[in-house]
Amino acid sequence: MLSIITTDGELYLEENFISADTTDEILNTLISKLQWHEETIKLFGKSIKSPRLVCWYGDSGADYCYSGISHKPKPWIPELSEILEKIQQHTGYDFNAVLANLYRNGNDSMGWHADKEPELGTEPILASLSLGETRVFKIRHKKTKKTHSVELNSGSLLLMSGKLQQHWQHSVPKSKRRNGSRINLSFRRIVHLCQSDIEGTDSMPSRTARNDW
Ligand SMILES: [Mn+2]
Repeated sequence: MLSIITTDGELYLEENFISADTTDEILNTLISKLQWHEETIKLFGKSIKSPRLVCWYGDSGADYCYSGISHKPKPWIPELSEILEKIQQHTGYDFNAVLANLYRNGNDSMGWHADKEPELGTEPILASLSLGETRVFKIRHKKTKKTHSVELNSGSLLLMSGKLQQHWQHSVPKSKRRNGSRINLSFRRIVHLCQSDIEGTDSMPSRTARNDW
C-alpha cells in the first residue's frame, strides 16, 4: 500500500485492489442491485436533495445515526459480502457495515467533512473502494490547511485510520471532465449504539443535520 499521510492519522492507497477487467461488471451489478435512495437534507430551513444517491448495508444492529434518526442497515447481499471478505483479508481489519455512495455524473459530489460519528469510535478505520469513473479525493488538515489530492481510479482502495478523522477533512468535488458514474463503498465498523437506540425514543434532541458522511 502507498502511504499518503503519516501525520495526525494515516492514509493509504492501494491502486488496482480490484483488477481493471472486473470493475465495470461489479459497478453495473451494484448500480442495479443496491437499493439506492436520494436523501433530502435540511439546510438553513430549506429542503435540498443530496448531490448523490446512498444506501446502507451491514450486520443487524450496525445502525447509523444522523439527523437524530437511527438508520438500520439492509442485510448484506452476496456481491457486497464478497468485497467485504476480500477487504478484510487484505487489511486485517473487520468491518460490520458499508455506506454506498453513487455519484451519477460529474455534478454529484461530497462536501468537506470527517467521518467522526460517535458510533464509529475514537479512531475509526474506513476502507473505501472506488468503482467506475476516476474522481479526485481531496483531504485537508484542519489546522495547517495542508491539502492532498488523490486520484481514485476504478478498483482502488483507500484506507483511513488513526486520528485522521479528528485532524483532517475530506471531500470529492464536482468535476466537469469526469462525467461517468462512480460508486464508492465505504466499509466501516460501528462500535457504539446510536443514542436513539439506547434511549428507545425518537423525542431525543436532533443531532445537527448533516449531508455528508
Ligand atoms: Mn467520508
